[in-house]
Amino acid sequence: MRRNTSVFTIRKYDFGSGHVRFYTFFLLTLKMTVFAEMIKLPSFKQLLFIVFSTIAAPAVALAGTENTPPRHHLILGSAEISLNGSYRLRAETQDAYNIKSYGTARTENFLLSRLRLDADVKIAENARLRFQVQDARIVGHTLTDDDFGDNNPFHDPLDINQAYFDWQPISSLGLTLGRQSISFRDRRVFGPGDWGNTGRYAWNAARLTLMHHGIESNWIIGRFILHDPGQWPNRRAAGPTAYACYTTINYWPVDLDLFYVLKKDDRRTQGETDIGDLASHSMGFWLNKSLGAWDIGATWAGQLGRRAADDIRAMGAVVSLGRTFQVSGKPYVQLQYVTGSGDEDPNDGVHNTFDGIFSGADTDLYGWMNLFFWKNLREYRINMSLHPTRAFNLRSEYHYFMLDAAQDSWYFPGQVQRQDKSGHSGRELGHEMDMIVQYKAGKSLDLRGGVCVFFPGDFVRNTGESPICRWYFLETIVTI
Ligand SMILES: [Ca+2]
Ligand SMILES: [Ca+2]
Ligand SMILES: [Ca+2]
Repeated sequence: MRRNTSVFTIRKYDFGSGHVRFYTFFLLTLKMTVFAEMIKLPSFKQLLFIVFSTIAAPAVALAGTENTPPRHHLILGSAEISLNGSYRLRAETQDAYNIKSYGTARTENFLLSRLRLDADVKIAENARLRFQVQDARIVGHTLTDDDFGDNNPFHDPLDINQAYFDWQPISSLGLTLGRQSISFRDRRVFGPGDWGNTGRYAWNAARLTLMHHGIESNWIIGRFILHDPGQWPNRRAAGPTAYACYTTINYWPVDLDLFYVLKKDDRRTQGETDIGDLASHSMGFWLNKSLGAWDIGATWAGQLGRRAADDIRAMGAVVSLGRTFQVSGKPYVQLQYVTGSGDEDPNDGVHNTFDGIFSGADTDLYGWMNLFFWKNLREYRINMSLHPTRAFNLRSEYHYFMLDAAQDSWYFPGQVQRQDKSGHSGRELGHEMDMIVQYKAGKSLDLRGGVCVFFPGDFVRNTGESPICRWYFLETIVTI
């Protein structure tokens, strides 16, 4: 088995040296253990190891944080100011892939840091200003700023991530203007993508909210911003522009949301045969219902419009069925199916590739390893979670990924990976297994770690290099 056994190297890093030492130790131990076992499938031993490592971690990390209050208030004239923030450190080992490519034939060891400081200024009973600055850094990765252009997923030093005015002139009407985060429900229509170090989506937007008898309707126009390390403050993207209405109805026995999103871009989008404007209309619903120990959920989105000279006809859907067992640890099991349509004919003037709207891909969405996105995809999955104590959450997932159309591409959240236009390489992308442990070590300290493996299927094997990929991470979040 090809393996890079190099020790996780830390280059110049200005803060958190205790954490850095701890992560170095953790990753080295984790790698040694996993390699020694030559584990092909996640095993009970592996699970035990993660649990043990995470139990040991709080004693190291808790020192000096246990008495930190989570939020700080001060009064300045007539304004009431709330200050808080978070500092997140995450060490990752990615074997045989990275954020841009599958089959890299190398192991990436890197450390991500993200500091966020928030100020909420209440200037009147019904009006406030909200600011968030963010400092996102990375050390140890072989990809550099030059590999990402003007939107960097890892690196964007101290910049303004949110700055907006929030006003509620009457109880049924709200207005939010400025740089803001937008996210609803299952994060598949608008997701913040907060797992990414710089955060995928922050918006320069205007948002009007109407509230009436359990119905909340959000009317949005805006563009997301680019996390550019060479730019201060960050600019909004040159496109696309989003026009959206997202309505939440907490009125009937079932929770129901209805949405419409227009994605408009005049930057010359590539169609099947020519280049032109994009106007994509996504409309659909999200619903959720609990029935005793059971819960069901669904998301559906239809997509119509024009993409250069092509008609858009695409569809995305998610259905899930879950059950909580009323025994010790409250085990929860969920079956889920996710699909985003693909295009079977690249020359018929009809674009059938679903485009994922503004879905985040963070954490559990489309697998933890982020090898897939809501685009030409079929995902069959089983999620299991367990709460051995109130502070512990163990989660394991199995995913079976397929292309929806064999002739269309395999899509990462960011870019296209491979395509066989003949369709002769099959649909099977592969299997992903994820094991995640979360531990709330104190009021101000959260820990999360994971071991994930991807086994390639026929399509991947038939189209080039097809290594097994592994991913390990350990994350600490300190709230201040
Ligand atoms: Ca910047
Ligand atoms: Ca087509
Ligand atoms: Ca994901």
